[in-house]
Amino acid sequence: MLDDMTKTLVEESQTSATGSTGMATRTTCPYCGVGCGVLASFDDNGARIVGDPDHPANFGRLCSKGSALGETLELKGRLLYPMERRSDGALARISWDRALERTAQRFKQIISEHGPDAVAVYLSGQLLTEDYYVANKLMKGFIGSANVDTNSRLCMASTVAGQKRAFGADTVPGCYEDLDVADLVVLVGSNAAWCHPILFQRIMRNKEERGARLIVIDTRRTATAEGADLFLQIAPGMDQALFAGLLIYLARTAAVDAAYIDRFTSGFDAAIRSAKELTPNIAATTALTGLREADVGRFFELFASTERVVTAFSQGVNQSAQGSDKVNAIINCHLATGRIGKPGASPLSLTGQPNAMGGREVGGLANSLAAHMGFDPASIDRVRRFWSAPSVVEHEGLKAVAMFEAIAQGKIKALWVVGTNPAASLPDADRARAAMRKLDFFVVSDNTRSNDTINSGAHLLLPAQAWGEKSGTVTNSERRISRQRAFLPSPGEARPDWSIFSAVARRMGYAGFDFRSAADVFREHAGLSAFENDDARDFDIGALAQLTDADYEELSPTQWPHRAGEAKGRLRFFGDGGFFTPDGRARFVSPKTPSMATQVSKPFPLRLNTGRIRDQWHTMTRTGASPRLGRHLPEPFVDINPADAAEFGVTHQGLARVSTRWGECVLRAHVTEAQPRGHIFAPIHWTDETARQARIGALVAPYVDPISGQPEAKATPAAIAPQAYAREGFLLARKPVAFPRGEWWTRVALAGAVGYRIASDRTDQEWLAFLAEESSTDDMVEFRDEQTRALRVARFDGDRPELFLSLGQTAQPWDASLAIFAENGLAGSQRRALLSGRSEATSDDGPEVCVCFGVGAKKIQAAIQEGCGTTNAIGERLRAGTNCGSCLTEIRSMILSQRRAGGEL
Ligand SMILES: Nc1nc2c(c(=O)[nH]1)N[C@H]1C(S)=C(S)[C@@H](COP(=O)(O)OP(=O)(O)OC[C@H]3O[C@@H](n4cnc5c(=O)[nH]c(N)nc54)[C@H](O)[C@@H]3O)O[C@H]1N2
Ligand SMILES: Nc1nc2c(c(=O)[nH]1)N[C@H]1C(S)=C(S)[C@@H](COP(=O)(O)OP(=O)(O)OC[C@H]3O[C@@H](n4cnc5c(=O)[nH]c(N)nc54)[C@H](O)[C@@H]3O)O[C@H]1N2
Ligand code: SF4
Ligand SMILES: [Mo]
Repeated sequence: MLDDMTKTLVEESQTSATGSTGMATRTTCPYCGVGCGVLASFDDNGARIVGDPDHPANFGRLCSKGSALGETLELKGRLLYPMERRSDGALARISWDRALERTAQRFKQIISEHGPDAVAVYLSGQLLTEDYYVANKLMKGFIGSANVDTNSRLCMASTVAGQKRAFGADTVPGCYEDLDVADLVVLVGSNAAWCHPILFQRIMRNKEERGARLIVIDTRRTATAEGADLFLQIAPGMDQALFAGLLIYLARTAAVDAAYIDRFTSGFDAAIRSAKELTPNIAATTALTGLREADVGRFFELFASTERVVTAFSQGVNQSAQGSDKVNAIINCHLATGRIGKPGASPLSLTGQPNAMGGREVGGLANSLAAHMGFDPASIDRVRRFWSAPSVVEHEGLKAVAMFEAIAQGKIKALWVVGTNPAASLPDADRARAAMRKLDFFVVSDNTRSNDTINSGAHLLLPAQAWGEKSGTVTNSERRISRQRAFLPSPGEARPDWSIFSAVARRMGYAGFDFRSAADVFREHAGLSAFENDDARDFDIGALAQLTDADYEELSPTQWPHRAGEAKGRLRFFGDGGFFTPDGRARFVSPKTPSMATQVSKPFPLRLNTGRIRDQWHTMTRTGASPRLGRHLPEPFVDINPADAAEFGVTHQGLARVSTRWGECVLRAHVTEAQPRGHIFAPIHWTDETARQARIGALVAPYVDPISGQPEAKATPAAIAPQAYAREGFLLARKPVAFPRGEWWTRVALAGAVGYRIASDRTDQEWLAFLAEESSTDDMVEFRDEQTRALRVARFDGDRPELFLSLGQTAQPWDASLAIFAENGLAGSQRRALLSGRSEATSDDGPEVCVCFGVGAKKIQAAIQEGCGTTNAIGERLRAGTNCGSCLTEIRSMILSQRRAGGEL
């Protein structure tokens, strides 16, 4: 049974969602930290997602992931009811009442037996600020433990540490507009073209329209580097040496702003002294960074001579054992030139997740208390009074990697994971996984019924509302708070995360969790930010503390700080000092001598770099459902330099086994000059849900930056070797199949089917037996060829293909098979089409225009002649152009040229 409060709430969110049908709901993209505004509405084809022209992050534009959001909304695979693991290991549906009671009781019991630090909550930068606020209040104010950390530890922690050291607070000084008006943009450890695409577009527009220059500093040549005026392919872990060298150069060439240094900063001389030890001159910088002297010189010169320079940085900086030092080395150069918080001149951290910033604001990290306050006695007392909290924790908690280590050691006995997939995303993920299996009580709040974390022995699953259903706020990379609004009905019994935390808190007997709406939570959060603030703390949104429910509903994007009495938020910080250190001065922080957490060795001679691809989001729980997004890079892969490939016997498009001290994966090798010698790169997106042996987190060393606790995810010593299988091919199925051990497979999202790319040592007989087991009928056709070792089998359910396997040297073209598989009425001779890879309908059909549905030019031309005069009409008749849309321009021009030929135009 739902308690009353939640009932109202679920009803409320349902009416508000259905109420929006027909007109567009203004909301925010749930993916990256750019935080683009979107308009969501419905038409006959389902949800329609377009960019919000009025949102200041994107002005109407969306990247491929944002545009494909409509394809990720289906309820297949969704967790819709609370579920409990039975003694036989299966999950069974239970009531909310039982789920909440069990969570509250088990937490209380473990706390009473082992103390508050025996429980932990692991959160996510993909939660809304309201969710985060309630979780943090429950843990740090009432349970009395700071063992609440977040996946932002793996993401932004080094930036937080660096900014706190330099500014006295976790303040982002600049804003997006700076990227439009800078004359030089330096991107460090950022593949913005793929990871912050809309910001990258803004930079490129600035380049085109204003002639701004772009310098990219990365260990490999990325899509971002392709757009740069100067690309510096730096040795891993050496960014702080490069920026220490730059600091020396700036001082030497009198490019520093002595007045700014003098008035607003401290520690400059010490920073120069230590930078001199590290990189006394360009030659020393060159030696450490592995760069060409001329390139270093050009970078230094451009930086020194350009007043308006933005240095934007991301995970190549943060995810390092020296991440905090890298951040400070960058900030040092901006402080020294006074280029901070001025139009077009600032350091700018590009946050990863949509609400990594919001999480930092509420105190979602184990080393901050709440509302950008730390664990000093005054803050502890202030928060205690504001919350009327009985047991405000007085010390920092365990940071993510240490938290999972404490779980492994049995010190933490209960864990609540919310909105993140640590079994895949933590370093040394196999160890994290084994640790979770040992928990006395393990609860997961998620949208999905199955992920690697849930499948690591979770005892209880709590269904959370997903994007489109939930409502609240997020903060993007430029401190801009935007609303996420529901536009879909809340499915099953899913609830907002904040209400789940509140309900558990109430059942644990705590007062102060009677929130009736997200707006209620937000007002309290805003109130705390302003409480006894008096401009002493950067994070202050006091102006929003009194919003009515209607104001909150209408809230338009606003930047913090937005103090009470001010008409709007603030664009920039620190242009004229005003730092949050005790003396109000910024600190120069001297970077230590760079040293990697790990060394390459004979058994592990390469460095494994990990990161992202354009069209997938993290562990693919959402983007993995989109056929369109699956087409860009459908398989887990490893990039390797041709010379390394030759040395280790790896071939382009062959499979390769990548191993480290911690684990191993089997990945498709992409041999490419973009990858420097000595380094390989693999994406982070595949998990045990979507592939066998491609969960890259299992390979990553668990070493962290000593200050931020952020793991060095981009430089694990690794080995690579070819991995041979007897044959490769693919399987198309109507529903997911369970492969036996030993098979390499990876799942590809398809419309109306599930696709698997496979590599296999199994014999024809074994495959036939497997397919028979997976099939519901005996109706099949089969083709075998000893010479090419080809095996093709199609099994039918009536006239509908149910399974289709193609293995061997002449495996069919995937797209053509897919088009035939997608047809429902395959009778008689057409059945053989699957085996030959050519349906009668598509044979001799001219060049393939629509690759999604295998529709050729001749067929489209025939349809136009028969009267299909629009791309929609073609789509209705042939399906061409109705999937990814890449061929629409071509179809349109075919229509136009026929109309021209017919004298119509
Ligand atoms: N498509 C897509 N976009 C995303 C995400 C996604 O999953 N998919 N996730 C979002 C999230 S949460 C985040 S955190 C961001 C991350 O955004 P980015 O940080 O841009 O992405 P990454 O691919 O993790 O890493 C960036 C680059 O750092 C480089 N690098 C590695 N080591 C070093 C080094 O020592 N020095 C330097 N200078 N560079 C180095 C890598 O080669 C890589 O190209 O992306 C966000 N946007
Ligand atoms: N090797 C390596 N490891 C990395 C990185 C790397 O570059 N290299 N990057 C790190 C970084 S920067 C990040 S941000 C992490 C990301 O890693 P994760 O956070 O582990 O990845 P996601 O796939 O985003 O997991 C989100 C989960 O939350 C669920 N979810 C989504 N929305 C909601 C919601 O509103 N409520 C609830 N309760 N659940 C929800 C989804 O279904 C999914 O299961 O990975 C980190 N790990
Ligand atoms: S740039 Fe980021 S926020 Fe904008 S549409 Fe793409 S993924 Fe969404
Ligand atoms: Mo991230």
